[in-house]
Amino acid sequence: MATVRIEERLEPHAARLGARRGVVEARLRRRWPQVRAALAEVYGERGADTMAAALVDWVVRAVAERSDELWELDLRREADPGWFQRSRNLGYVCYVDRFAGDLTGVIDRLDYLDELKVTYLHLMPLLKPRPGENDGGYAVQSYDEVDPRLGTIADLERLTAALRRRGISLCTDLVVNHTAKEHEWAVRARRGEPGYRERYFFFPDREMPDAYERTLREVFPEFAPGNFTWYPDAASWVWTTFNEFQWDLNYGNPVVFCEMLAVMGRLANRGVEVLRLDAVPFLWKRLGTDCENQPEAHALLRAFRAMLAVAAPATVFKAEAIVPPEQLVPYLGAGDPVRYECELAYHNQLMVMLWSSLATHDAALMTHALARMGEIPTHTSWVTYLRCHDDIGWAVTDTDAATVGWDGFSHRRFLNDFFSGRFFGSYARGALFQENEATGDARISGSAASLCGIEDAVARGDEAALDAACRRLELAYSVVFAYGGVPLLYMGDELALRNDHAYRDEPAHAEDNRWLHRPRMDWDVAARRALPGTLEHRVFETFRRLGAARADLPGLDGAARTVAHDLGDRRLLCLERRHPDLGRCWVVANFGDTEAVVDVMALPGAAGGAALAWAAAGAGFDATGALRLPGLAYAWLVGATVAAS
Ligand code: OTU
Repeated sequence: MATVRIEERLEPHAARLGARRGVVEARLRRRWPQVRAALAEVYGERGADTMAAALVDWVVRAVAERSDELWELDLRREADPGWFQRSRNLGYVCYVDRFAGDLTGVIDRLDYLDELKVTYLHLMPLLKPRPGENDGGYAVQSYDEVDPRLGTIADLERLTAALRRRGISLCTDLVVNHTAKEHEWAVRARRGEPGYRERYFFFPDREMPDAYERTLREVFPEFAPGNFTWYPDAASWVWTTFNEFQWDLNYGNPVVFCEMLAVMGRLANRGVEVLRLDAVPFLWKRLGTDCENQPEAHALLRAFRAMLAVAAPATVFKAEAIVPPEQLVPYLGAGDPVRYECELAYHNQLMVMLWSSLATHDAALMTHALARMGEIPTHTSWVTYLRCHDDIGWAVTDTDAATVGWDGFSHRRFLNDFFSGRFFGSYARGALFQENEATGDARISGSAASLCGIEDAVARGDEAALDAACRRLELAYSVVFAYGGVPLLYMGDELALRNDHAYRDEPAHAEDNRWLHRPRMDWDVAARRALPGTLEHRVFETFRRLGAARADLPGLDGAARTVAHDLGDRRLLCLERRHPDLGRCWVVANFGDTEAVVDVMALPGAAGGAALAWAAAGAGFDATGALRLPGLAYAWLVGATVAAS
């Protein structure tokens, strides 16, 4: 078929686009080949061409509705596409209601975020969820309404405007894989309305569900076993990967793609700058596979990405794909050839390895696992984190474990025992999540402070243990802040908030112990951050200083390569950061509980010398020029040549 000169399709819309037309034309000319190739992979050549007219109409509408302020932001970001990679960026993650009551309350709390120099605010799901149990908001009933408990669309727009004035980008969740069963499409599908059933997966009997189940895993084996649910009124099995009330969308239907794209455009035009795309590995189903990370799931993301780059290029995509490293890096477009997919993705592997290293006083497994991870394109970055609202799943492969002399299964079991506090002498106070009796697998819930030993030390009134626990928290976060990308501070960690057991009293939460680490902000406790001598003051200051030190070190930019080196001491993690223009930095972290001495000149790339940029208390160079790292201490170093500039 002859190639459609896509930009010519804008002709009839010239008046609507006005002065924006030339730029939109240029973007379309650049992005359409990406869109078309991606859509052709999913819907075939003819399918892709059939969608072209509707997609151009969408671009026109989205651009025409975009405010001048956001249009201007688009142009600035196109001029500086690495804006989110700067070392001054710092993310903060919280639930609107638990942090500040509602969206207007968040506006009132922005000074608090400024104290930490936050530039990126991830507000947990805020669109209208189904009533009752809603998986923390991941069961969306309407993508065009805000959860009425939190406010309105107008409040959301007021908030994004207030954030923009302070240079803070808003990130929100977009649940692309499923809707609530109460979403209008699902309700109509259930009634059997034509045009709606095809948006989900309905099966009249067990034949196909059984065939799929043979190779599927279970995400929530305890509270949502199986991947299909029977609805007698519809006489059908419906695909429900997560909970029964979350119905998987069928992206084999181009209508679903176009509708979700429209949702993205509307959120972007309301001022959302980062879309956290939930559960993206599950977007495409293929019989005989685990129905995760299928090539079509990637193609869909590329098509979404390129379309939004035409209508709202200020937006960034963040992939939520909690999958093994080999399957993860392609979400950032890594591969041959490099592609344009999501700009950000959660670095689940780093998170898991930090906990593993803390528990074992040994960074060998982390060094090995990070070193063998594929490189990511320089226009992309990780979001690095120590805790989030979810449980910790022990993504440690048997092969990686064996390389450092451990047995994978025993190590994963040890981590569960250790962090649930069952292991003798453990300082951690977490809880097991979704124990799978058949496989022996389990995951861990609990706040960073409780998993680091702060809860235990406070309860026992043990000052020395509390000091060690605080050092653990700082050590882990020092790697999160230096690794590269956008570091996320999970609400409460900056004040060492401990596990919250109150969830057991709320019927919609009682069965899900992930609520242990989703506490309500206690502003009285937060006020103690100003009182020297308190735990809150100590921890809050640690984070303020760590953030300031990071902002002062441009070489930590997300575009700098991150390379993990083995220094021959299993206690040590050494990361080298290499940027073509901003020079070299290193982070050396001692997970052991005894002092380590490092010959800095022997650090890879440090022959020209390295200076201390930031370090834990007690760490630094001695008179002989050796770097001394007490147990649980770290140092950030900067290459001498750049330090001078
Ligand atoms: C996400 O997590 C959310 O973070 C969870 O809070 C939701 O319950 C879930 O989606 C459903 O919307 O399995 O254990 O590879 O692992 O999407 C967490 C991605 C999860 C999945 C991930 C999912």
